[in-house]
Amino acid sequence: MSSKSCSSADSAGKSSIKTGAQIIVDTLIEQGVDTMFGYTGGVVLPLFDRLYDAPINFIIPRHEQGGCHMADAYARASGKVGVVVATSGPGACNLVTGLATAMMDSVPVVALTGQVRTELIGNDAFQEADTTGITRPITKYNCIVKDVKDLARIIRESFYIASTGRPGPVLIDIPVDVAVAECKTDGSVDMKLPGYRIQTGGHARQISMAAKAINKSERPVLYVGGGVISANASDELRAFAEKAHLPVTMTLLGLGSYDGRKPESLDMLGMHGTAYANYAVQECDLLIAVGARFDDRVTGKIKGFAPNAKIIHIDIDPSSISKNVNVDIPVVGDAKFILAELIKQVQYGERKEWFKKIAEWKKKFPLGYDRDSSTIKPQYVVEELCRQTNSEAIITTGVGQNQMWAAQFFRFIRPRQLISSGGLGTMGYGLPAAIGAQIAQPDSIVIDIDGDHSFNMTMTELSTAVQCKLPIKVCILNNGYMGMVRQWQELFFNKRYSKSYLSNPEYATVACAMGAAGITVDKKSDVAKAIKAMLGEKKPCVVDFKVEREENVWPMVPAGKSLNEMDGLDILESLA
Ligand SMILES: Cc1ncc(C[n+]2csc(CCOP(=O)(O)OP(=O)(O)O)c2C)c(N)n1
Ligand SMILES: [Mg+2]
Repeated sequence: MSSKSCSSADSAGKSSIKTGAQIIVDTLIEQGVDTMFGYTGGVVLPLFDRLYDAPINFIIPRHEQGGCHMADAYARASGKVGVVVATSGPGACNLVTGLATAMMDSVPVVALTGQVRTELIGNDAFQEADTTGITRPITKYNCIVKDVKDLARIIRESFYIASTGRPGPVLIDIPVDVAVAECKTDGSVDMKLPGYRIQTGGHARQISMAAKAINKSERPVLYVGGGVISANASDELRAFAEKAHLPVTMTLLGLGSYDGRKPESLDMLGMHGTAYANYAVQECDLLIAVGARFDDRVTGKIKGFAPNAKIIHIDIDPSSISKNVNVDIPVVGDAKFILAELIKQVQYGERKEWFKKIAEWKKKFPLGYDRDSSTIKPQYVVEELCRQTNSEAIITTGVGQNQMWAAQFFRFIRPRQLISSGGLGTMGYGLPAAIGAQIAQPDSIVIDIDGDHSFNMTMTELSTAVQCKLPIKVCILNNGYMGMVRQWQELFFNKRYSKSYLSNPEYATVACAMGAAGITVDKKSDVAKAIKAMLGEKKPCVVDFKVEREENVWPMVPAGKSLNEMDGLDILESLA
């Protein structure tokens, strides 16, 4: 597709004089924004004044990082662009982790930051920070607006850039003099993005080569990433997998794109993926990657990755093709379109031997844990959450073991159901993400499956959930450790648990003090009851599950090893 010069003619009307701040609000509304997250401060006061009676649901986090994660999760849960606002200096700096999180996971977020007056830029003015400089590597695009006349155009371009191609965060820095300046406008300013080109279609010859390779393959594996979900291509993916009869494995961000209850699902692959997914990748003769980027947590040792496979890579981002792993058949374009084309060209393949082999791996090495243990196993909590919500809940996570157990033991059945920081692995993401997701999907049950230390990082956002009357649920898998760090120290550092535990507060008491409900569970026999009570709670509810402290996540591909070199298989086999 050629670069777009989108006209704003639909918003064109009679010309009038507006301030920059008013133009911002009007352009946001024109872009369909009805929900925003953000925190005020000196240089954004003119904008906040215009937001006073704007028809926008405005959520104030307790920290800008939380606001950015909320906007990010709102985008992931809704498919729309998330919007966050912060003041200059400290406010903008607090967005950094949130922007980097969105960047690594290709999430469309538009961040608006205030900046000091144009004439003061570079003077070390009060609350001045070089926001565009700081955020350049963690945004898809950013810019500073120097002239009020450019404001509407830049905002339109930002929404377009954030949400098209490979999505990502965009930051617009707006000096306060630009926000108060006036300009005559009739609303009709076109985007000017001559260098921004997106290839949606996919090359016909490449598509036909891919189809031929699929039809010929005896041992194919479909490897699906988050790109399928952001391209809204889940229906096409399911139809494609069914028509060609392919086993499907997903990355953390791809979970839900394919129904995890289907027998063809191999669940997650990679470092803590299933043994049957990892073995299948290592033994396949054709790997069909869609909307995935061959990240190191997925590939393990790159040299040993899928050694017998021809690789097809379907992706909207040409720069990700053959970036980490050499690809035989690249197809650049929109997954939704390309999969629809492939459906027409692929044939059903029985592949009896291959599916038999996969069934054997599944039988021998299922995910498991000691179900007879007298202590609360974290995996049991996740399974019970899945059972009681009938696999329907939206799940957000912290980072660490809790995240991996959520991925392994909750069965995801639809896209946009798991909202987790994959690429950056941001502890503290879970709670603000639950808030953003609940605002995007008010009728869904939203559960943050969190780690104690991840929760510690942003738990102040519980106040936001209380103020917004959101019925989010937080399930802390409280092992008292930075569990994933402890697991690595156990396995690779002789059990020297250096600086990987902290004393925690009584989370139920903290929750109550903040106006939420709080439940502590220290007996296995109380787990199901507590989850039932939590699901019936209208207030935000925190459940502190005192889980087995030294439980490990299995299987595990140690860093630098190939996918088939998994630890913990003996444990899984003995539990099968
Ligand atoms: C902001 C941030 N700091 C540090 C890390 C490194 N890190 C990864 S997992 C982890 C421990 C997480 O502990 P907890 O939230 O209790 O989860 P658990 O593994 O115990 O389930 C740490 C410190 C990170 N991912 N993010
Ligand atoms: Mg922990």
